[in-house]
Formats: sequence, C-alpha cells, structure tokens
Amino acid sequence: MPMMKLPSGQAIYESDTIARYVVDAFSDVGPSFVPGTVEARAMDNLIARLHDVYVAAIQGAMYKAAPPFGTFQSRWEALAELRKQVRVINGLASEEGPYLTGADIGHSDAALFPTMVFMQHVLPKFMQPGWEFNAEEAFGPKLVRWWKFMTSGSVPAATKVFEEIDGALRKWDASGRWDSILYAGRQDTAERTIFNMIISKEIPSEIVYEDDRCLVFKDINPVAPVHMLVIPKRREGLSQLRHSTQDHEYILGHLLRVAGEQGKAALGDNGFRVVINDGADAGQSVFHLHVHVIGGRELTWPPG
Ligand code: DGP
Repeated sequence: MPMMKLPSGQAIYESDTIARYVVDAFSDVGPSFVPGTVEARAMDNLIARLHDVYVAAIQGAMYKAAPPFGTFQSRWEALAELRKQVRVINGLASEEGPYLTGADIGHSDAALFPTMVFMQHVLPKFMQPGWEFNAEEAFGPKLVRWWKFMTSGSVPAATKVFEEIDGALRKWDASGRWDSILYAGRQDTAERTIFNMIISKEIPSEIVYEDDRCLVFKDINPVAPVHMLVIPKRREGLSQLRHSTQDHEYILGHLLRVAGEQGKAALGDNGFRVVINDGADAGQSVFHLHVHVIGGRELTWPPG
C-alpha cells in the first residue's frame, strides 16, 4: 500500500486519495487527469474504482509468499479472480484509445498502469498446464492495445513508472523472491500419477463426491468395508504431505473437512480412521496427496 506524508505530517495511505491530492496540489503542472467529456469521466471513475476495489485488493496473489490475498485463502482462486476482473476492465475500456477512456489520460490510467506492469512481469511466471500465459487472453485486446501505447515511449510518465517498477521486479527476480511460490519459482516436478486420469475421468472410478477442489472415490484395494480416498483436483506440488506449505493450508483444511463429512455420511456414529501415508516407510504408492477414509469394521491400534 503506498503512503504519502502531507507537509503537516499527516499520513495519507490510500492510492486514490494520494492521486487526487497530487493532481489537486499540482493542478498547474501537467495533465489534469480529468477526461474531457462527462461520459469519459464516468468511465474513468468506474475503471479506477474497479481497479482499486477488485484488482488491487487481491494483487498480492502475484507476489506475496502466503495467503490471505484479500478475501481469498487460495492463490489459484485469487489469480483466477484477478484475471476475471482485468477482463471486466478490458470490457469497459475505450475501443479507440489511446487512453483507457479515450482521448485523455485519467485517474484510471494512473491506477491501472502500475498494476499492469506487475501483471505483465509476474503472471507469465505462473505458467503451467491450463495456465499458459497469453496477453490477449489474460488482459483482453483493448488492454493489450492500451499497454502497447503506454509502453511505446509516447507517454514519458508511463515510461518512468514502467522503469521504476520493472527495475524493482528484476531485483526481486535476482533475490529469489519467487523461490517459495509454487510455479512462480518452485515447480511441481513429480511425475503425473494415475489419479490425474481419475480426475479427468479418462479411467473410471467409483466417485462418491466431488467439488471444484477435491474428488472422493472408492479405493480399488479396500482394506475395510468402507475405504475412500479424498484427493485435491490440483496437486499443486502436493505429491507428498511433506511438501505442504502455507499456500496449501486451504486445500489441506478442505480435504480434512470433506473426509470428515464423507466418513460421517458413510459410517455415522461408528466412526472411521483418516490416514495420510507419506513416503516409503508408510507405504505410499501414489504420489498425489490422498486422504484415506477407512471404516466399517473395528480397526486395530497401533496400525501395522
Ligand atoms: P497409498 O499407499 O497411501 O499411496 O494409497 C494409494 C491408494 O490408491 C491404494 O490404496 C490403492 C489406490 N489406488 C491406486 N490406483 C487406483 C486406481 O486406479 N483406482 C482407485 N480407485 N484406487 C487406486
């Protein structure tokens, strides 16, 4: 969050308020940042507001080590929402340009441009199956046109902003900023497993439950009358529990909650056991995190 101190010493810490103060205080210098028509001014307000409320609030998903990202606990959900909101702004942007609302530069250009420098630099790092980066697809054609204009050198202030932010991002690259962030730096290099084909339904399984994050299906080699596996639909580096990071707390919590619900649904008051095997000694055979839910008979303790 940017912060500016007024000459009185009072701190101002909301970017839109800072921008309006600067434009007000230096009204005799440079452009007014107020587009020339009523309609363009309305669009300028709308885009600047959408940026501040819906994009800036979650942009930490691109570079923060761990959640939360605004209201999101999942980086993938936050990034998906970020892309959605950027596409909404693309829909509102002027067709002809060159600025977001047409002929004149406005607060919306000043608000979105620094975020766009971030997104251009960072989003391609998150490339992975299903997330191949394509600027037209990620930002939309109008924002791509606007980005080309803003970085063409014909807006000197934009060139300066670009150089400052891009320079700082390059320093982050060099300092290993992304190393702990899955896909941005850390890769999921483990081999794909049979569970990918179960998730994609290329091979059949007896599915008990599914939602957008997890799948529950019956184990092919049951060790008890009830034996289900709860797995994340996106492995996200979780070939084994030992690879869990703060980024995974959300999915780990979800898997356990679903395991509890499904165990209760299948076995009611009799109870059940929840097991995660990690590695050779535990006999892990499939390297895609899975929670076993086992019950329907009395289980011995300690396990064998
Ligand atoms: P683990 O040993 O914790 O890695 O358990 C892996 C479990 O996965 C094992 O109990 C058997 C089950 N499993 C392996 N392949 C398949 C399959 O193709 N379909 C189903 N339903 N279960 C499978």
